Amino acid sequence: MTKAYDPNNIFARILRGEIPNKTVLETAHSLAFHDITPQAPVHVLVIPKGAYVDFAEFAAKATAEELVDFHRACAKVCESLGLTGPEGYRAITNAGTHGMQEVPHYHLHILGGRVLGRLVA
Ligand code: D5M
Repeated sequence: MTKAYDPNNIFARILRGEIPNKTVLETAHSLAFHDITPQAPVHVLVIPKGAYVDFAEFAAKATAEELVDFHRACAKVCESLGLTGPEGYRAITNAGTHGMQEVPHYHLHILGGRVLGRLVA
């Protein structure tokens, strides 16, 4: 079971404007910003504005409008940062302790700009 949402997690504080961020895109239901510790030349996080802990909770509970808004925001980020060519990118999410999720507010990492290597555990 997904754990309870912590309203004081870092991304909730970013959404409230309490912590600055380098915004790439903001939509009605989503925010995209540069990761503070980039793992690749392009490393952007896309988050829903709603209080969802992880992917499974977002996918299960978000409204259709939120789901469409989030995924279209991800697509716009990929397009605007030049990732939609043949070199591509990686979109990945971590959940829970096994997934080594650090921030308990759902986020999709979008990484690109270099060969990322095989995805291994
Ligand atoms: O990844 C959480 C990610 O969040 C990790 O790559 C660092 C990033 N992070 C943490 N604090 C900030 C701030 N303040 N701005 C931007 N990025 C941040 P996870 O999948 O939870 O392990």
